[in-house]
Amino acid sequence: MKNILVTGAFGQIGSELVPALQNAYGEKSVVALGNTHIPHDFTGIVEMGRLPDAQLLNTLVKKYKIDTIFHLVSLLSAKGEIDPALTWHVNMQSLRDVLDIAVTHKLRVFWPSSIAAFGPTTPRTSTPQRTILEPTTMYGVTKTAGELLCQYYHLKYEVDVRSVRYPGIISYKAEPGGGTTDYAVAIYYEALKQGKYMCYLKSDTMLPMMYMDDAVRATLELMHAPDDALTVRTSYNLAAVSFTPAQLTHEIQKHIPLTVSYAPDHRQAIADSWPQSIDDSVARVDWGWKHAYDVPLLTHTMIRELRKKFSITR
Ligand code: AKB
Repeated sequence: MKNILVTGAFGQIGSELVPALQNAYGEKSVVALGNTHIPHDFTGIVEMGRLPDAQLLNTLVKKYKIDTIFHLVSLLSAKGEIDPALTWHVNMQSLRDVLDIAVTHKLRVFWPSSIAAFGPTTPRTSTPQRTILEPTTMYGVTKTAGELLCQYYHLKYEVDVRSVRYPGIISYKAEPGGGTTDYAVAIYYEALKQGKYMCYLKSDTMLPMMYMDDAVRATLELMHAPDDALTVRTSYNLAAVSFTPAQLTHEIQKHIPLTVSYAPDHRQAIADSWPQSIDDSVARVDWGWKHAYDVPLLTHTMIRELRKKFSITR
């Protein structure tokens, strides 16, 4: 990877993947493509634009002699249900554009899938790598279709496209937007600001989650893995921890006072359609994946970093 383009560069994952790539490859090697939320303290190459836009992608690939694209643009599960047609258009057309450009310019591609690729007919615990994929959200439909599209471009055109099925990601830099797992970030903000939180999922809703540093490291480790080690060209299961809102509340209460009430909304049905835990043993065997953050460590880190971010001393 010499010249890298990151789409969706200022979203939840991009905000932390871009600095990690800049650290590894140098600021001049990373082009951050976004349309909103550009932090005032961002340093590096920024391009503005809204995907899908094949022409823009082509121009940027040529202008910066790009060899690798991290294509992070996506409408997420809850927001995706507001306008399913737009979700299909943004998620699928932009992926096709990236893959077509990868064929033309022989680019490597990273594209994130999600636990949303699974559905209510998938085994819910220790969900295997190869299993039933019948998602019931449009976001999930685009993840399942996208995984197959990636595999197709790999088989037919030899595109080196790699992917992981991210669980819910917990981070403090950029807030997530439009997901179902977002409660597990919002609860820290509200705990520190107000000491209380109204949760939109039931207290016993178990979902797979991961701390951002693990997610970024997994992404880079997969991209660094030797080609012949990879046995999955749809998307790798990736896991770290699983917990319920009640269990997370209990862990946060060890640090700060927090009262949580529960008012499940439309996101409950989405959460209920997803697995509770993931078997990621194929990733662990193929490219040595191992998570580092458990629930106590990620909670300690979130509270410490959010205290700094908002200058909270208590
Ligand atoms: C969401 O909740 O939609 C995302 C995801 C699990 O892909 N965080």
